[in-house]
Amino acid sequence: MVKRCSLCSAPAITQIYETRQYLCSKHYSEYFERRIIKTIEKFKLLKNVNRLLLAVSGGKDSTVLLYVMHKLFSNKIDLVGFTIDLGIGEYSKKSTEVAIRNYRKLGIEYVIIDLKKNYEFSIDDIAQHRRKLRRPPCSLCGVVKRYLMNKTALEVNADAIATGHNLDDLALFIMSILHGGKAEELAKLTLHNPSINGFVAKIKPLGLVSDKETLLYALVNGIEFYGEECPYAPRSGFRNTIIKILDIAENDHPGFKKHLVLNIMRHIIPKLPKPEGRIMKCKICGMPASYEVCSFCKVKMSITKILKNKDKEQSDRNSN
Ligand code: Q46
Ligand code: ZN
Ligand code: ZN
Repeated sequence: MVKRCSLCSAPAITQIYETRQYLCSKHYSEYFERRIIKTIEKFKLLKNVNRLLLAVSGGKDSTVLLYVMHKLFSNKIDLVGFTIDLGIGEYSKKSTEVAIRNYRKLGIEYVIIDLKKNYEFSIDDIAQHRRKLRRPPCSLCGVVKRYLMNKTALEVNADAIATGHNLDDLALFIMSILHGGKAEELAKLTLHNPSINGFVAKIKPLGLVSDKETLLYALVNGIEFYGEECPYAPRSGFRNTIIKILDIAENDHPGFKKHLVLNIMRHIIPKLPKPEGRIMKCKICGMPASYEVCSFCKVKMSITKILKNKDKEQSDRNSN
């Protein structure tokens, strides 16, 4: 038998575990948006924010973030979309195209950075030379994204940067930290990183909604997103095992991930020492840094040196 929405009797598309209500697409969208508003209010995510940079990859989470923030807040704060073309073959090309289509559809101001054109290296270059760089592509890609997000936020005078991290990302972060035994690193788990030492504040408005809920919102609202996974995303190993464990726990005990995240935030993090940040300016690019040379400039120097040597070897071979 078709289940009916508990609020309007239209066909239901889902059931909410907390209230046991069945909801149709319209009432589900309203419920999802209310959850975002509640998170923003409870954690004061938009306090003193007049201009917000939205980090959009073109994927599901950041695109839903873009649509929800536009729908709920574009009449109160300036929104600026921000996308990096990381130079990961077709994946970057297509996801950037989707992001641009969405910006245009919503009529939102946006900034696109092409990593290869602007900085002479791409994440494909990094992946190709991962052995020499001695770090996996995702770790260096993270350095690049964090740096460019902060730099762009400063350039466009944004008061904060919103990212599309969701509940599943936060639960995975907790489990990975606990497994590694570095409990003090849990202090980094927050929906609101205040502005500090030249780093623009960062917020996670989707931090208490799950992957599945976000996907459902995208589908019922006909939001276009790029659904392919990055070719460098870890497909096996420890991370995926934790994801499976968390999904089993959530299935058996709906609300498990939310309670895990909120309990850690409420009861563990306040007892941990606050992470210390050093105030420095990178002597190469002048951006805020924790050391004399920032992580981004270090990555850029290493990869450009490798690429130059490769070009030289190639031209030596050609001339012989
Ligand atoms: S884009 Fe970059 Fe991700 Fe691709 S290389 Fe890894 S971190 S997986 S979200
Ligand atoms: Zn309804
Ligand atoms: Zn630098």
